[in-house]
Parts: sequence; C-alpha cells; structure tokens
Amino acid sequence: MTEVPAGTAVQTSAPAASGRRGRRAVDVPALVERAREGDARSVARLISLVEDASPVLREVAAALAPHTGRAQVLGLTGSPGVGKSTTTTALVRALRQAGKRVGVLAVDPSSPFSGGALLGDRVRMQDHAGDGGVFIRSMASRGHLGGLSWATPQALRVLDAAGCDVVLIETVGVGQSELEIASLADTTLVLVAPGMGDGIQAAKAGILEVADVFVVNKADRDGAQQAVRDLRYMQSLGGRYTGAGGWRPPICRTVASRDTDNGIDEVLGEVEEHRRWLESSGEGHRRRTERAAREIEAIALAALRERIGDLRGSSALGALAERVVAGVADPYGAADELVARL
Ligand SMILES: Nc1nc2c(ncn2[C@@H]2O[C@H](COP(=O)(O)OP(=O)(O)OP(=O)(O)O)[C@@H](O)[C@H]2O)c(=O)[nH]1
Ligand SMILES: [Mg+2]
Repeated sequence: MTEVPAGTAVQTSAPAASGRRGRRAVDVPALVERAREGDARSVARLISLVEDASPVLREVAAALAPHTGRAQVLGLTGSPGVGKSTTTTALVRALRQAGKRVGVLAVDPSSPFSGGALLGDRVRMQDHAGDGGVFIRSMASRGHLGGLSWATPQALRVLDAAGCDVVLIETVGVGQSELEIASLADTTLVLVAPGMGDGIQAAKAGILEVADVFVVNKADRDGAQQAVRDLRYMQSLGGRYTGAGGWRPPICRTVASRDTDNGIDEVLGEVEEHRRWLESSGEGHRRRTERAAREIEAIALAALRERIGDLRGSSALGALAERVVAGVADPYGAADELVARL
C-alpha cells in the first residue's frame, strides 16, 4: 500500500486516499445535478473528488457516465513559451462569443503539485473569471506512472457532463505528454513559433505525427513564413495522413496576443473542418474508443499495482522470495504464482 503514489490510487477493497480529507458525506447525485446546471463550485468539487481518488470515485464515475460523450476535446501542445496559454485564452474568448460553454484543463506534466506552476496561467485566465460559461482547472500529473492517463480523462468527463461544448487541454510539450494529449483529444493543435527551430524539433519529437492542425503563433515576428515552410517541408517527407481521403494537417498563422485579427477564427475554422472529417471518416469514433480503452487500461493497471502493493511485505511474497533464494523456485514461476493469487 505505502508504495502506491497518491495520484494513482484507485478505490479497491482498501482505499488509499480516503484518510487525506475529512470524511464529510458527499451527496454525489446532487453534486452531479448541480454541475449539470452549470454550478462552477460543484464542477470544481467533482474534479477534486476524481483527482484525489476519493472513496466516492466510482459513484461519481457512474453518475457522470450517462451525461458524457458530447464535448468536443481540443488538445494544445508545444514548447514552453510558444503561446499555448495565450492561444487558449483567445480560443475561449472566440468560443464564448459563439455562445459555447467551454472547459479548460491546464496540465503541467512536470509539476508535482496541483496547480503550482500554472498559477501564472490561471491569473491570465481571469479574463474569464466570473463568466459562468467557462470552467478553468489547473492540474498536475504529479509525475506518477501513467502521466496524464489517470486524472485528466476523469476531469474531462466532469466537464463533459457539466455541459461543456468544447474542452481545451493545454499541456507543455515534453516527451510523453503530447502523445498522451493526442490520445485524449479529438483534435490536437501543435503550436510552434518562429525562430525556435520548432519545426525541426517537432519532427524529431514525433509531434508531426500527433498534429491535426499546426499553429504558427507569434506570426508578428520575423521568421513566421520560414516556420510555415519548414513545416510544409517536414510534411512533404511523409507522415500519418498521406493516403487518399486522409487528413492533411493545415498550417495556420496566429498572433494570439492580439485581441482582433489574430487568426484565431481561422484556427477554429480548421478545427471545424477536422471535426467534420472525424465524423465522415469514422476516425472520430475510432479515437474515442481508443481513448476509452486507454482509460480502462490505466484504471485496471492502477488497481493491479495497488493489489501488488498489498502483497509487498506479505507473508506470501516473503515465502516465495525464500524459495527463490534457496534455488527451489525461479523468479518467473514465483511471479506467476503471485499473479495467480491476485
Ligand atoms: N509577439 C507575440 N507574443 C506572444 C504571442 N502569443 C503569446 N505571446 C507572448 O509569449 C509569452 C508566452 O506566452 P504563453 O501563452 O504563456 O506561452 P505558453 O506556451 O503557455 O508557455 P508555458 O505554459 O510556460 O509553456 C507571453 O509573454 C505572451 O504574451 C504572439 O502571438 N506574439
Ligand atoms: Mg502556458
């Protein structure tokens, strides 16, 4: 038990995280009902419950399920400082103007503490504070095994059930995270900026593979045209969607820091094109099914890990170890025996 990082805890027979907060009874159906009516505090509370792997986690997940599957999920990724938060803010503004209810999850894969490193983003986001049609939440993936795979999809479900038409997920593009965001999002926006050599970096890091729409932000700076050319060149070398009927990721240019004439409407136009393509090609359904499969897998693995954790220090494991040391069992056979007991 003690070896299981808090963030991965899944409620099985022995709750790992239940002691951390008070055991105040939670009226889950009422909470979900209020969240569906757009009550921001209830949405926040539900996200906290799933994030903390509360004992009512399963009840929450079951109550949310009938109300999910409607939100369009947009992922934004790119190097630090490329303008993800600024672009997110601009997208929120445009979507609000179009009358959409919007959720924002800002995920910092490097921060071990919820929200800490993203405080700056939150402050900037206060543009939208007080607007009942926007829910904003910073999350840390806590560096635990599975990265984004555990809490983020659950938070996504909360926002989905709360009636968000669109959920934006912002994450810093470091290693695994952009691949994970791509598995969560219906449409992944990859941001690059002029002069950062991002096009080439992107090719190296495999970002080309996950982009549905490229956004060259800071197009007010020198080198924007070069950045577009770099991306086109990288695309010409091949990629995921080169076949007939495939989707060729468009390249948009934005100046997200501007209030008007910033290119954001064009980005949303491409996102809409992509949404139509997802629908007509069947890729949308495939992605969502894949997403659900990953989610189930992550939960099952966390549960298994917890049960293995329970075995650690148990007499069963101790006895098996003794047999391996004595040479009467081999570690593979012993592991098989252990697994069979789960
Ligand atoms: N000139 C110019 N500056 C921009 C533009 N978009 C964003 N910026 C500036 O770039 C800086 C970084 O923007 P952020 O939106 O915080 O970038 P980010 O990608 O969210 O950064 P991290 O979350 O730290 O990875 C800020 O100072 C923005 O004001 C743009 O289109 N043009
Ligand atoms: Mg940011």
